[in-house]
Amino acid sequence: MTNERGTTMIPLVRRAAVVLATSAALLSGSLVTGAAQAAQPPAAEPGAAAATLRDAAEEQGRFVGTAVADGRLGNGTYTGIASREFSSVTAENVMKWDAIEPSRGSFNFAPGDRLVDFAQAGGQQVWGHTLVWHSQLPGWVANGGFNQTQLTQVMNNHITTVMDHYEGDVAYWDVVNEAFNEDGTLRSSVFSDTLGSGFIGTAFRTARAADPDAKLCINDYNTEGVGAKSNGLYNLVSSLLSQGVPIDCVGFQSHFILDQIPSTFQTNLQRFADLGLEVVITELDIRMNLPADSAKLQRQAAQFASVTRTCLAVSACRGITVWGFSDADSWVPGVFDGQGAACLYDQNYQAKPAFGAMLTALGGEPGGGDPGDPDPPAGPCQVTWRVTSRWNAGSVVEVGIRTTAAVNGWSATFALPSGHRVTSGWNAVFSQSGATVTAANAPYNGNVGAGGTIGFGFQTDNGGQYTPPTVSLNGTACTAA
Ligand code: G2I
Repeated sequence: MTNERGTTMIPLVRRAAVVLATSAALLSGSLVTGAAQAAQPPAAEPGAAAATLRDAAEEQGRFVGTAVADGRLGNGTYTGIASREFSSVTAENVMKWDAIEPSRGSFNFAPGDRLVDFAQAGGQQVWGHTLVWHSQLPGWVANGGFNQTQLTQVMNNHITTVMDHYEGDVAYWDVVNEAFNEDGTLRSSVFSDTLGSGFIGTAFRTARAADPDAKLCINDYNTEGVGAKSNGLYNLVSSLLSQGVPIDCVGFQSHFILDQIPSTFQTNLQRFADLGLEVVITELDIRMNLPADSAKLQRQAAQFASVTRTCLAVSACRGITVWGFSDADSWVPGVFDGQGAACLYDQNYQAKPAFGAMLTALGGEPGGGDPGDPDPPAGPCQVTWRVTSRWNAGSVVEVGIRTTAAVNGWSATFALPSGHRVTSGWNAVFSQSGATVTAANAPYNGNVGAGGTIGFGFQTDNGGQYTPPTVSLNGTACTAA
């Protein structure tokens, strides 16, 4: 069974994430077979603290996601972090109505497909954002002068066509986004003005029919604490559920201001969870007045940790997505004058205190469970080599290579013990000749800035013990980090 993209539809968790060499020359006599099996990076080895957000979140049975900007998919530093740290990606803009159906009946799926391909290569879930929203709505819808029948048809056609296209590829959809005013009443929009409050139920029913397996969410901001707006949302969701409208989850965007996390966040999440719904933190960031200083960054770290603990305390809170992971890409400075520094990484993609705090709150440990390690030695490149799982007939290895200088295209080589074969991998194109494995950049992660980290992983056919080999980057041996 295939969807409109021609993707074979298998459940997302079992979707293969394999980038394999296809060149006959690369494969000569030493085929790295493309067994398209679970190449999703698994959780850390039992007993060892997870060193990445995604491993730590997975151990908690949750996902950790990020919004992804289409324009950054060619930046290796960006994609390296996005793949290594996050198990879910949300389209920051490319699946919005103005991007995907800019004129009536004319759909542009290419950028959204790019995101899905990226996610599948990294074993990540895709969160679709968003189907029905008053903003980023093309003029032909917002000012089209459609009557009730026509607008219903326009809305349903949009939902159905987009969800059909991504059926099996998108796990969750924000079906309706930001439908409320601050006082809890329904926001005026072309949808509510023309269709009345019933547009929400219609949108969800249409969405369920389009992709019965996708989780369907209603998403909003300033609904994190108990208050007028979240009460309005709660009342509407309760009433829709009692009418049999298929809603699965509520997204709490969580665009917070430093020192202003609502104290009723957990209570609020829990009351929605008690309706039988999943709850998700969908767009987390914590902005501050610029310039940032170390005191503010420490408070921000504590608040990222506290939000993380809030989600973990509610069993129906399935995951946390940050709205971009780096201050270099955040929407905040462009919208709030004089504010920013809202993300886990700084402008140079270096982890901020917030990163370590969130990782620790998830039960992980910065540096992979060995806080006593000395600073990484200097040199052209430093390698972390982690066997993240091992069983009788296979191992999964995650490799990180920090490069001191920028690289434009990379190739990493290392030897496996005799007889060990790479069977599948992610975030690189693999080939193997005898014991020597070559992992070359995938089309989307070749450019890595100075100080950036290349991340890839692979599975072998052998569960025997082995010590980390010497890894060379573009022909130069790296040191162990
Ligand atoms: O505003 C923050 C978020 C609030 N919740 C819904 C999200 O969808 C929203 O995301 C932001 C994106 O982060 C921005 O990147 O939504 C904005 C638009 O409402 C996005 O900004 C837009 C710019 O305003 C446009 O000028 C630009 O063409 O991004 C567009 C694509 O780059």
